[in-house]
Amino acid sequence: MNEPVSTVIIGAGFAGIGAAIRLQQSGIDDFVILERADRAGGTWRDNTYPGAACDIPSRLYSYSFAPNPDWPHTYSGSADILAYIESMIGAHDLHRRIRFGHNVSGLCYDELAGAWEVSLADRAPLYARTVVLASGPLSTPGFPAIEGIETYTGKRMHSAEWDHGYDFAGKRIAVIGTGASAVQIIPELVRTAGHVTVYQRTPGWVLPRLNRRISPPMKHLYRAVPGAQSVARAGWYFGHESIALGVVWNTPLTRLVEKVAKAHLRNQVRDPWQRRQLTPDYRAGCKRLLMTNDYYPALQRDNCRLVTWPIARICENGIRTAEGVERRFDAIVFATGFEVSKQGTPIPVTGRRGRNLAAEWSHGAYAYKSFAVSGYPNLYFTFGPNSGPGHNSALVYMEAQIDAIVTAISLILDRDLHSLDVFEPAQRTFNERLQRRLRDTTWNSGCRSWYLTEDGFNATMFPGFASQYIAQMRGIDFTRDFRAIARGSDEQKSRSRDAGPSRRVVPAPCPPIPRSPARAR
Ligand code: N01
Repeated sequence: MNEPVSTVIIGAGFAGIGAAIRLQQSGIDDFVILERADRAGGTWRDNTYPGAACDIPSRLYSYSFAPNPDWPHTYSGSADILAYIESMIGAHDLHRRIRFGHNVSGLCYDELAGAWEVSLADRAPLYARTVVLASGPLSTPGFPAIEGIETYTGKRMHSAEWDHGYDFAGKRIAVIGTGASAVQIIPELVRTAGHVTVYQRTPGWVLPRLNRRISPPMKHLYRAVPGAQSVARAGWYFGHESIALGVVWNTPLTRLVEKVAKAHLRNQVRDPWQRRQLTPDYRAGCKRLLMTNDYYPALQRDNCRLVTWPIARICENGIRTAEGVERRFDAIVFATGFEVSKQGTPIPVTGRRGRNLAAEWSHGAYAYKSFAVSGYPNLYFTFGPNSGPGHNSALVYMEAQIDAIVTAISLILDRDLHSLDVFEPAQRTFNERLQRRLRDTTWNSGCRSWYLTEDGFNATMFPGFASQYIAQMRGIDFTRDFRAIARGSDEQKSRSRDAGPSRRVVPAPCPPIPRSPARAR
């Protein structure tokens, strides 16, 4: 085995870069970042569709340890967010740490060494004492299981794989999906395409959004007085926290959110029948809220049509709906979301004694406080199970995860631990309580969303305020809830004896890793 590095970070998106910065700031320098693509940025590198932007204000959709005085707008577009990620890489000299074109195809724990074997597609494996799996839940485009999809002969485009070379001018375009990506794409498409047909399966709750250009004097203020950015961020943070009361739980405030959305719909859509088609029949917050002023006006343009009949099949030249109407299109845009691992794992992960994480998660993923799983020592997750926000910035949650991960890695390295593994009872107690709390949330109130498995298990969202999530991550008791085994200790020696002549305490050596570059990062 090659000498293991202290840490391998998988993925050079927001989470991987944030973890790298915090590791470096805590004095840990011996790490590499493995990135399957040839550029950093994760979801913001991939989602370049026209109109791609973040519907959380940039002051909050950024790291508190890397404030940016130069955000051009309240809500920034994908190019500005990607530039922010790249500026962090430059400022912290992380280029030398990133290995592009390194597609991780599997992880296997070596009990004897207390290290992870990191398999790479078409390359020799790496070894690491600790691993941060920062590949992100929204990294693999998801195409719907619609009959005939493979028979379509026109142009097929997924929102996360935009073909900027395709000329939409004068073309007949279909958009499947009306989620967060679609409502940003459609207003841009109707400007250029000849005609746009939007296939809606479920309408979303749409709230207005006030986006403003940040003036040069404001930018100057943010640059000159760093505290001004913290104050602005705190304002946005607590504003979003208050929304949780109406979005996470079904309360009288949920009715208020729905009233605001219905007023927005009434103000923007003239036709009562179309208003009815666009009115959701589930509680606000159950699916992700949509924030836009441009979507409803786009749907009412002469060159746009909303179709609410279910899609029966995709044909050679277009789409046929359940009432038998077939429409022909030059291109179909799939704004149908991502393959999210709520069950199984994005890559095969083999833990202690040959444990298989995908099998253990086959009915839904779970972890201890979203960042570690018992039986898989020294391995940490960003955006792990039940770490998603419904009302606040994902980066607030990510920052709390990263701090917990850096604490765990520092413990392992500073105390020269062989392994740090969460106790299973601590994990079980945590999850029983978490799932009880999830029962009362809007996400489990009866709608289809990417937050839930087919069986309705919620492995995605955190049932509470961001402040509670931060407290949860800050309150991790590594002494009580984790088994720490020192290198050279009697316990490690007895585990190594168990290993016998083979290097690993597994029934068989690490299994061959199936090659699935599309899903692996
Ligand atoms: O994907 P989605 P997305 N037939 O899964 C429809 C983040 N994001 O890419 O609602 C017909 O939300 C599906 O219909 P239904 C954000 O976290 C953030 O838009 O399931 N339709 C739905 O309308 C978001 O949650 C920003 O009935 C089918 C759509 O496809 C996540 O990314 C911006 C179908 C999928 O919506 C994913 O958003 C954009 C079928 N067979 C995205 N299958 C920010 O601003 C699926 N659909 C931060």
